[in-house]
This record gives sequence, C-alpha cells and structure tokens, in this order.
Amino acid sequence: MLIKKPDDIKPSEITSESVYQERRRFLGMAAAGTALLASGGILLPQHGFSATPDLKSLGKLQKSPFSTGEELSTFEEITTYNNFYEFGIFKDDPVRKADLLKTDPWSVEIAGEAEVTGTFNLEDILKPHPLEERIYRLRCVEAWSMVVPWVGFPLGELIKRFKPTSKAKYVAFTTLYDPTQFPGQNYKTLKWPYVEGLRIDEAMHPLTILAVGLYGKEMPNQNGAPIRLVVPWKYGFKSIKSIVKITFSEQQPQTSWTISNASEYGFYSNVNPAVDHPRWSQKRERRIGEFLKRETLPFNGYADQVASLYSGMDLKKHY
Ligand SMILES: Nc1nc2c(c(=O)[nH]1)N[C@H]1C(S)=C(S)[C@@H](COP(=O)(O)O)O[C@H]1N2
Ligand SMILES: [Mo]
Repeated sequence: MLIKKPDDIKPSEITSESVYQERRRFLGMAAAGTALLASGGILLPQHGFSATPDLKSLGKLQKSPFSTGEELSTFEEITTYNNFYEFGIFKDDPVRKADLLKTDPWSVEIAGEAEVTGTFNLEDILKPHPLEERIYRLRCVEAWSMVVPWVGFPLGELIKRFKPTSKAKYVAFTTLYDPTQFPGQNYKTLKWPYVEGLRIDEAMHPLTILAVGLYGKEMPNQNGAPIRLVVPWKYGFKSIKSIVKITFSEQQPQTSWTISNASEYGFYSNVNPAVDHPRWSQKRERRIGEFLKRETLPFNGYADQVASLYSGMDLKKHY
C-alpha cells in the first residue's frame, strides 16, 4: 500500500501531527490530479519536472579509481526522487521546492576539538581541494538504490587542514536550519536541524567525500547544495545534505534518525543485508529504474575497503 490514511499511520512510523498535516496536503494534491505514479511499490514523480535550473559546469574533473563501473542512474532519477525532509516527506517535495533554498553566499563553521576553528566562506573551504568525479552506489535504508556520479573531494583532506586534536574521536555535521527556506522544518517530522556523525576514522577514510556536484555540474538544491557528505558504505541517511557546521568531538554525537527512532536507525548504519530493519528486509534492494530487485551487498559493495574499520565489532549490535 502506498498512501496511508492518517488513521493507518502507526506511532512507530511517525511522530506527530505534523505528518498528518503533510499527508492531508498530499492527499489533496493527489486528488487534484498532481501526478504521482505508483510503480512497484515506489512512488515515482512523473517525468517533466523543470525545477532544476541551469547548473554551472564544474569543468575538467579527475576520474577516481574508487568509482564503480556500474550503469549510472539518470540525471532525472537522481534529481527528482529524493529524500530531503527539510523540503517535505515525499520524494518529489525536494525537486518541487528546491528553489526556496539560497546557497550563495554560504558559510561553514568548523568547531570543537581542532586547532583551527571558525566560520569560513564556502569558497575558502573549497579552494585547496581539486574536484574529482566519484561514481558511487547510494543505498537508501528504504531498500532502493541509485548510482550517482558525484563531484567532490575526500573529507579527510579537509579535516587535516583544521588539525583535529587527539580528543577528536568523532565528527558531527549539521544541516542549515531555516524554516523560511526549508518548509519541512515547520513540521516535527525530525528534530531540526538534521544532524549526523561519523567516527573520525570513518571520516578520514578515502571513500568518504564531501560532494559539491553531480553529473559534472554544481549540486542541485534537492541533492544537498551547496555541499553534502557522501559515505557510500552506509545507508543514505548518513550522507547529510546542505552542511553548515562540522564539529570535532570526544563523545559520539547525536544523529537525527537515531533521536527519531533508535531501535530502527543506529549510529553506524553500515549497509548490511544480514541485519533487517525492524519493519522490512535489507537483503535486497530495488535499483531505481529497474523492475527486479537485486541482492544487497555487505557495506554496499565496499567491504574490501572498509570492513577492517569494524574488525572485532558485533555489527548486529552496532547496527
Ligand atoms: N539534511 C538532510 N540530509 C539528508 C536527508 C534529509 O532528509 N535531510 N535524507 C537522507 C537520505 S534518507 C538519503 S537516502 C539521501 C538521499 O540523497 P539524494 O536525494 O541526493 O539521493 O540523503 C540523506 N541526507
Ligand atoms: Mo535514505
């Protein structure tokens, strides 16, 4: 079933009246003929969205040896089927409302356990880092996946510049909080602002990138402009969008989805077909645009590179 009536929504699925309001709005839209196609249990926006404006090309890019050779998801798939709850809970909310977000000027605060801290213009954050193309699988916790040609650079290279101290065991990330630009923040779907975190060794791992674009162009707002995290071996929700703050900390930081439902979304959230989500299996996934499901791979196929980060850890306990 795709669209639930408000009284079908279990408390475990959602927290508050706000989503009730969101669903009412959605049902109203659907009734008015706003097109959403149901396809194999996944809501796909109808073709022809034009909310993605002309995006600046990012020029010549290095090709990364870390890229997968798999077939890319299309630009349209990547930019019209999104999770970005700041714009709303439906897959087409981000593309419909993307224009509300203003990404220029943008600054990023670096805080906590580091020798260099402060607030920096995005240009100054980016300047020393050559951009490269990284084609990664993205596996959402909802059991769908895409292949995205990100443009970015290793987060570890940025971290080194700010000289974290020996107390910096974790890195926390915060998304912009501004309900005038992010209408979804008027609803209590999550505790705002959206926050995420990594262990410092995960953050320093060469596969972890900050992305500023995709398909060779600047990042579309709906994908997390102007700068977002991409951690390809973890469920998509770890890859936080529209970052305004990076904090080095000694304690494990809070994360939005764990605050919302700790039994369903853990801190690690490594892609793991052997650990089901309490409400659905994680054994298989649907590649957006395909009909048959495919097997989900441990660490989303990046086990050779990252499994050693977790040696000795019980990944059923640390889900
Ligand atoms: N700030 C913020 N970041 C976010 C989300 C969000 O709702 N807010 N959704 C996450 C989820 S669940 C996924 S699957 C990915 C989706 O990224 P994409 O829309 O670029 O495919 O973004 C993640 N980052
Ligand atoms: Mo996700």
